Amino acid sequence: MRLTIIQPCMGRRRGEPYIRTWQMEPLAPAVLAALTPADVAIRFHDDRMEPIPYDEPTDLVAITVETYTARRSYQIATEYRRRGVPVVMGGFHPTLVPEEAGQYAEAVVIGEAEGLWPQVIEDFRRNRLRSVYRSHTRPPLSGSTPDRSIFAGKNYLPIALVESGRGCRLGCEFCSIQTVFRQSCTFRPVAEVVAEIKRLGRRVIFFVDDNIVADPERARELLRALVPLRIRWIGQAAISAAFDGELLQLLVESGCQGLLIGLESLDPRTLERMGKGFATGAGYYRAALANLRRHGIRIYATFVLGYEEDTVGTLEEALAFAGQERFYLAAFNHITPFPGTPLYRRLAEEGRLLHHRWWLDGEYRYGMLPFAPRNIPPGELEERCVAARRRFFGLPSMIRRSLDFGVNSSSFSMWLNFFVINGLMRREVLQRRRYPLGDENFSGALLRVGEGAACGDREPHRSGHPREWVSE
Ligand code: B12
Ligand code: SF4
Repeated sequence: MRLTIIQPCMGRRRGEPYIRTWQMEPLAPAVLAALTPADVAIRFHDDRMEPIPYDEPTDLVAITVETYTARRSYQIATEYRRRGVPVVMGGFHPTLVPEEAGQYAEAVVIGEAEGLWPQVIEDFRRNRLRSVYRSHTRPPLSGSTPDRSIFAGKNYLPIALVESGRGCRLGCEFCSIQTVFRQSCTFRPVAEVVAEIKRLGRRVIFFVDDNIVADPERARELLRALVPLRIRWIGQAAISAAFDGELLQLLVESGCQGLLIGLESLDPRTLERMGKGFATGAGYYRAALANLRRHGIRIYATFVLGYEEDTVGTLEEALAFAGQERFYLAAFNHITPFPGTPLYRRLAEEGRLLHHRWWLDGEYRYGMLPFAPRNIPPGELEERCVAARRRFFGLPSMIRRSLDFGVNSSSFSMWLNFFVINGLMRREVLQRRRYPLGDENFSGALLRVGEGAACGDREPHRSGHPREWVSE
């Protein structure tokens, strides 16, 4: 049997390369490859960096789908399904809106692949593929390591993504993570994470865990185990970690170079409404950031704009705060109502969604507000978010922040790094603006299940050669 795994891009502008900072090794396809029985031949295509060879013979296509990549995923599925090849979709978006994804795929996997994927393959081989596969409980994350052999020959950014745990126990109103994982966390055994890093042999690691300090005890265990590896790593964490002295010390000793922290807002009313009431605003943040600074940890701070109390002043305040705190990187995004989240439901009930299924709407572009904020016209907030990014990544701000020798530029090479990374982000501020969702070159309508070529009723090809691709 031959399986093709696809990582879609968000969209494509005619004649333009894809956004470079998003071209990292994608873990979901590597996890799927690892869970696939050894006698299945696998091809992997990354739509962000190469054209997809739709005519290459294959028996089954698996696409990993996020909300921003949904439209593009349905286009890709249409191409394969026009050729009679059945498609399976999984990932965040199909888990949030399975009934929608099910219109464009023969099968939808709701939830995590561990525990379900081998069954999908088995059912396909027996010609009894079901339209929906759902995991009712969270599977353990032990015993499987992503199969990165599928990345061979691709020009990814030089950073290895590693997952040590999945999910978050907090419940922010706007967040897909809490909706998908139902406010729970699962962790891989620390020994398996360490073994994977050793095998990888890479010096720079990005832990993709949503909150690497979600369970402080387990975080300590992981960090202690990382110390002897002498790696440099970045990750994502809740700011509460900054008040745990032992954890901070272990972060430094284990090689933590920087943390992405969702500050979201400086307004306590907004933080309360979001479900982040534990952070009580600018004063709380300043104290926490001072602790992180003392330990030399660089910060990528993210802010979201457009909440109920937000005004133009809120954005200006966030921008000024980011400058004063000399963040290594910062993001100023409008809040996004992802399907299935409490925020989406609330805005829909209040009649404030401007584009209902904005991720499928041909008029909608990255950066546009899909809802009406209370105090700022949507177009103005979009422009102001872009302007804030341009100012933050503008030369005067970059120079000022680079002169932070205690943290951002602790050595000459880190000073150069600062300019490379900030320069990349600066270049992309305008490139990202109004980026299309879906490929502008795609023509025709999206093919729905039951329309056009019949899929899934063909006998799967059996090569008999483990992992070997036999052309027809
Ligand atoms: C690392 C990361 C990135 C990296 C990209 C890494 C890469 N792939 O190249 C960077 C920093 C570039 C990035 C960018 C963005 N990201 Co991001 N990212 C993540 C993060 C933290 C980890 C992803 C990961 O590797 N997970 C580990 C893998 C193994 O898990 P998984 O993808 O969920 O896959 C499992 C299941 O979902 C399922 N599955 C997945 N696909 C498939 C397919 C099939 C067929 C099957 C059966 C199962 C299946 O099985 C897997 C194993 O169980 C996630 C959060 C998260 N917890 O996943 C956010 C996340 C995916 N990102 C998100 C967003 C919004 C973005 C941006 C839009 C942010 C922005 N405004 O700029 C961009 C968009 C980039 C794009 N899509 O092109 C959202 C998506 C929400 C949604 N509803 O879709 C997430 C969930 C974060 C969040 N807080 O909500 N991101
Ligand atoms: S802390 Fe982060 S990952 Fe957790 S629910 Fe809030 S936004 Fe989502």
